[in-house]
Amino acid sequence: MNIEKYLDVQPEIAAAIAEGRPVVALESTILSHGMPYPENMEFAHKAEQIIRAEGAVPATTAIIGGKLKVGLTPEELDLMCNPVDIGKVSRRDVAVYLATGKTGATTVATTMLIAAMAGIRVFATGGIGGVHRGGENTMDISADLQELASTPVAVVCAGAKMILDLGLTLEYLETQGVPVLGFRTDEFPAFYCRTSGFKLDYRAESEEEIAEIMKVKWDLGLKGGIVIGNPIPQEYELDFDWMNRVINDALKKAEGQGIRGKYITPFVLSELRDMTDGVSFASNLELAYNNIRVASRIAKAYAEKCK
Ligand code: PSU
Ligand code: MN
Repeated sequence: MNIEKYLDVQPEIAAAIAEGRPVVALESTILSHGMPYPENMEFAHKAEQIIRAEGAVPATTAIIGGKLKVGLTPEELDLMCNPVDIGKVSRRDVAVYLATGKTGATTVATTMLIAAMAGIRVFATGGIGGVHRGGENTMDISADLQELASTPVAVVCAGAKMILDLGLTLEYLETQGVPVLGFRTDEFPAFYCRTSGFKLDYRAESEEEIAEIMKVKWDLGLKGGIVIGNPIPQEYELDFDWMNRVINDALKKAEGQGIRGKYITPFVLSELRDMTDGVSFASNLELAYNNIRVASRIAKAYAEKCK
């Protein structure tokens, strides 16, 4: 393996990793394809601020100039927010993007992959990808789930995006041996909503408890990641039935326009934002900030354990 040739870790992050200090990885697809410009810029900067305020170091990932970037300069962060000619890069696309020098935004799957290469164990996002509704026929299953099966990173999320089939997503994770922990909840969160009706087997009350589970899993050499379902704060929660209706309409529109595969998620998120007059977007921001805060605390607890 010749990873160093392709991996570009910012010095501040490299030092933190080497010294065992807490680092939190962030993805760039949520910026380039999940949010409009310029709101995504404000989000990107605030996300990094939250992590620093919690005493951890932010590490936003992207593929730029033939390198896997761990940590972006302000200019690179702005580049990712202005998504002209920026691809949505999953595991299958990584080698092509590196070899051809194309600029790519990293999904949950690719961010996990790059974080693990750099030695980062904690990553915060909005919601992971999963099995799409109707996935039993279309076989549209996010590569995020397969990455969770093999790459050792703990992903803090507000569950899977509500536009998915949450039941099938949980079944898939079970088959792949991925632990799903509810952070102070008994249910898998449904992105915009605190509850989904899908009960989880494990509930953790503290960041320390989660860090202990991470340590045991990886001490044992069990491959793969961990999903931490962190519900959206109550004050930003949206009505489940209302959102479900709006999502169904957005999915129908996507189908009508022949939108498929990796274009579905960005299309539907943007439709939802319009259909709810920005309400869904405001919730999306808040659940992501909440995940970033909790991820920072988990990273701190994990760093403490590994001393
Ligand atoms: N969470 C969000 N917004 C997003 C995503 C997650 O709040 O845009 C992105 C992540 O990058 C995730 C991707 O990996 O959506 C899933 O896409 P797909 O369903 O095509 O696998
Ligand atoms: Mn997909």
